[in-house]
Amino acid sequence: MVTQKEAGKINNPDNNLGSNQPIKDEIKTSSAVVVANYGNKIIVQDENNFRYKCHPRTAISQLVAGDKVLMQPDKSEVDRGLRGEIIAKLPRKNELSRLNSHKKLCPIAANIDFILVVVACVPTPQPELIDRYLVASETLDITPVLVLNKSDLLEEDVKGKKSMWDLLSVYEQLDYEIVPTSAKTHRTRDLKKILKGKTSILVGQSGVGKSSLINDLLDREVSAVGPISKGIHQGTHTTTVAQLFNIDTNVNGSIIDSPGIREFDLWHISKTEVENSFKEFSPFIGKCRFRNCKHRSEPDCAIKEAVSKGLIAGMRLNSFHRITESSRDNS
Ligand SMILES: Nc1nc2c(ncn2[C@@H]2O[C@H](COP(=O)(O)OP(=O)(O)OP(=O)(O)O)[C@@H](O)[C@H]2O)c(=O)[nH]1
Ligand SMILES: [Mg+2]
Ligand SMILES: [Zn+2]
Repeated sequence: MVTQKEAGKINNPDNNLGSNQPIKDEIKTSSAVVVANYGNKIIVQDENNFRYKCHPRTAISQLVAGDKVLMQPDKSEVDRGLRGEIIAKLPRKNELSRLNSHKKLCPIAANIDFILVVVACVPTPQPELIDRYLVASETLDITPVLVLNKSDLLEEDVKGKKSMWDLLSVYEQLDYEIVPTSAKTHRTRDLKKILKGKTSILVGQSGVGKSSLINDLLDREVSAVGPISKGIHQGTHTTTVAQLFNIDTNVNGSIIDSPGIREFDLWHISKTEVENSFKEFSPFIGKCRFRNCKHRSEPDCAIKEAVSKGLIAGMRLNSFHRITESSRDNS
């Protein structure tokens, strides 16, 4: 517990303590974490795992799952612990953001240790989307992990298993960790090891089973699960808001479910940053004949040469082209 006076002492411009708000020493404040922001209400969880429906002081904006805050339970409700006021937002260690349709960067979640990129055989994996998440992780310096969910569907499917591992081996060779799971057959032991004591976020296409994994980890239905559409074998965008869940005392970690997406726009990331995020490119950067080489059809391109020698996967160079094509450097 922190008194409001102490909260005010935290030297942080982002504290956003409402300027005209009275400071009352006698009212205790609690540290809490934002579970979800539903627009008109924000759910937070205090250190004793009690949840409160809160409104923030007017100066506090953009709260997202994983944000650390100071909150004050409503005095009238204190016994029931239902409602409260968020009086300060603490500094973020990092934030994962998405561009909205107006190219405005909107945070999805904050204070993340691992980005868990979930893939499955259904819906069909999109390597470019995986690469986009990896670029975002590398630029934020957050460790990404590839989670291969629905591994139960591959057990009898030799061809499907081979094509999935042909894809994943590209990432394995780049030293990204790959964790097979199945929400259906409760195969989550290896995932739990990663979650231990950390805050992780599940990201990926709609329908890969992010919410199903959460339900399995918590052993109860906490997050809605949707069907895969019959015709096009895609998810049906069931989760609409990022939400944080605590995993049991053995794991003692937090996991954030997030809405599945079709596209992950990286317009705001420069070509150089993208290039640096493709870590296997690094021995060849600066070795092309032209300084501004786009690694397409230019002569003496070190990156293309590395692809022809099998040192860089062609699939990765394709993603690089697609990502840089739609970068702000080209607009
Ligand atoms: N066979 C199998 N099916 C699974 C598994 N995990 C999830 N599913 C199914 O996949 C479908 C989509 O699951 P969700 O958990 O809603 O997927 P999601 O990634 O949360 O989707 P969005 O919220 O739309 O982003 C459901 O029909 C689940 O039953 C799994 O491990 N094995
Ligand atoms: Mg979901
Ligand atoms: Zn080049």
